[in-house]
Amino acid sequence: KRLRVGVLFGGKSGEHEVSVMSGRSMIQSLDPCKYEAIPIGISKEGKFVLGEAAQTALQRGLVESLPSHTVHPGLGEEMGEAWSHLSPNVTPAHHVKYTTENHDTPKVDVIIPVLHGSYGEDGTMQGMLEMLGIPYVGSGVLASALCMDKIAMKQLFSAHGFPQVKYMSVLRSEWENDSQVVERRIEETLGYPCFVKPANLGSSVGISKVTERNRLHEAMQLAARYDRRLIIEQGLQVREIEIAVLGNDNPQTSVPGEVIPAGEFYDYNAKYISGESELLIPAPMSDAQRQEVQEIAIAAYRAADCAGLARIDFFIEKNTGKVYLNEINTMPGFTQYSMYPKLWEATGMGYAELVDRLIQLALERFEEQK
Ligand code: ADP
Ligand code: MG
Ligand code: MG
Ligand code: K
Repeated sequence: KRLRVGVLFGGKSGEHEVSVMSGRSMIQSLDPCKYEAIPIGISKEGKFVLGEAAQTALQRGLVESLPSHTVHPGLGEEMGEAWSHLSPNVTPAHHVKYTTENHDTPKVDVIIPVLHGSYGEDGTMQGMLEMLGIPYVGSGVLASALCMDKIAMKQLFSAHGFPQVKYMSVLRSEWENDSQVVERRIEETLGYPCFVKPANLGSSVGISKVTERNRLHEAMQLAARYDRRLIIEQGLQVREIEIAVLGNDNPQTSVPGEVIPAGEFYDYNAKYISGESELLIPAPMSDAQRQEVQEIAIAAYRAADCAGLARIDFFIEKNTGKVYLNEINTMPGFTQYSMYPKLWEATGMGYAELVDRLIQLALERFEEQK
């Protein structure tokens, strides 16, 4: 019997389009002899889109809510209906309608939530899947939420003594109440250049590099548009090293890779638009640096209680060669061209085998939790 694999893509975050591309690559890689792929789109409004409409969304690169739908963000009636198609544990609200129309709709055996950012990578979707009792690929609620929040993540890293850049955190309300005091604090603690970021995001959305005082205000305003918690970091001259981790209790690392961003830093444009950023795999680095990165990656993965997969990103300071841990991404980009699958390819595991392995790990984790 073929395993029914639901692939969740799109979603309510600024990384919607990237997620659709990752979803498409994943679905294409699933061996039809072993798996039945069930595409499940989520529109930017948070609506679930199944069947034909999901196929169309994959082709168009965007999940759109059908005009006939009303929008119910959160656990609305329509979302409950969508899940009733997918999980044996959910009874549809309008079961009369469903017994006739969708009686033999297949349920899913496992879900791959290829969602990035808020309401996908941050533990909310993972919590819903836990409640529905559906095995899913990747980290659980705790690790997902921890690694999405840059402040909580860095506090965890310091508790473990991992090397990281100097940072401070500010609430939006503090900033709004007395921006001058906050600016002074930033200058005294960190100075320039510094990076201003919303705490809970990814894909560099809302992040600015600030090199002088009269740019700080707009950077803070921008970050404050995205989150009520902000993080400001000392800006270093760095090389950017990324490494892929795979596994549950016994995680393995890939070879490290390097990103050479097009532009001043690896911003949204350099990541997805310009097409001019380069990936160097493997990253040219000393044996000692490679070993340090691999050891910290495994230790950080364990510290956050990650599962399935994560891409762990480092900085190497250009002048000193010193290694800093930057962040853990629990659901990294997963197109054929993305760093995560490319790193495994260079380590000897192709894309389809990697997806196979992730599904196995999801099922193993689910069994262990029972
Ligand atoms: P995201 O989760 O959005 O990827 P990051 O914290 O990784 O956020 O920051 C995005 C990019 O900004 C990094 O890849 C790097 O190019 C640059 N950057 C972030 N923080 C620093 C820093 N402290 N020093 C130098 N560059 C940084
Ligand atoms: Mg990130
Ligand atoms: Mg990053
Ligand atoms: K992250």
